[in-house]
Formats: sequence, C-alpha cells, structure tokens
Amino acid sequence: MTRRARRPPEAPAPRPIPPRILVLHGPNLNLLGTRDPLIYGTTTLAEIDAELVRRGGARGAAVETLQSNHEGALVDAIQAARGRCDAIVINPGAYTHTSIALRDALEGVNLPAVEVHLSNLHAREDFRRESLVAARCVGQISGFGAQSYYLGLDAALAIVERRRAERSPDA
Ligand code: CA2
Repeated sequence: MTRRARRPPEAPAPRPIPPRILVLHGPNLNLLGTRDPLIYGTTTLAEIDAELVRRGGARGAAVETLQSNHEGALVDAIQAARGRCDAIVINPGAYTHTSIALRDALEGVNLPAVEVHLSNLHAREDFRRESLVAARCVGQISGFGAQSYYLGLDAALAIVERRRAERSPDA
C-alpha cells in the first residue's frame, strides 16, 4: 500500500485589519435637528453618528466620530489620526471657508480625506462656494443632507479598500 504524504495543514489566512475611519464634525453641527431644518434637515448628529458606526460595522470597518466647536481640537484630532486611522471624513462646518489650519493639518497627515456638507454649498451665499480644505481632500460631497455623510463614508471605504488591494493584490 502506498502512503500519500500528508500535506501540512494550511495556515489560516490572516484576518484583515478592519479599516478605521475618523469622522469629524465642525462647529455648530451639534445643533443639528434642533434648528434650521429646511437647510440642515431634522436628523440629529447623534443619529448620524450611530448610522455611520452601523454602516461601517456592516462593512467590517470601525468608525469613530468627533464634533468640536474649536478649530484647534479639530486640528488635534486630524493629527492624532496619523498612523491610527486609514481615512478621514470631514464636515468642517464654517471652518470650511476660513481655516488654513485645517487645510494644513489634512496636508500634514497625508491621509485620504473626503469633505462632506449637508447643504449644497453652491446654492447658498457666495462665501460658502469657496472651501479651503477641498484641495487637500480626495473629493467633496455636498447637498444630500445626512446622506452626504453616508456617501462620504462609502467613498472613504472605497479608497481604503482600493489602496489595500493595490498594496497586496493577492490578499
Ligand atoms: O452644509 C454644511 O454641512 C455646512 O458645512 C454647515 C455649516 C456651514 O457653515 C457650511 O457653510 C456648510 C454650518 C453648520 C451649522 O449647523 C447648524 C445646524 C443646525 C442649526 C444651526 C446650525
């Protein structure tokens, strides 16, 4: 009787590290759902955050969220994401139109970022048409209400997944 050589048990495929996405909300976005529903909708920030975490989880990603009314706190959060997060989704609120500091922070961490806005910046006052952070983001999503955040998360995850596939095509 011939004996077949026993094949060594295959090593289990390493578990992929879940993508980690940081979602940042700028000043006054904590007021969502309490005022100006015609412009910003009726969904609260807590509801948006919970939905982002849920959608991220369904795609095997960890989503962390932070709202701040302070420019420096947002800069700190962007800097702290370096080496810890894979991408950033950011609604800088009114800092969109004023903040060189946020623009520099995004440039400094070199993470893919997606800019999101609830309202359509191009259908409002002229000063809202300019975004100082846009050039440091992969793209901008504006005008879809809370859905802008969910589209932003989709875009961020697609970018992370594509980059991972490019780095290790056989994984
Ligand atoms: O459309 C957006 O998401 C904005 O980033 C919102 C900012 C505005 O300054 C930007 O031009 C566009 C304002 C956020 C204020 O949010 C509020 C929400 C409810 C009630 C009052 C303010």
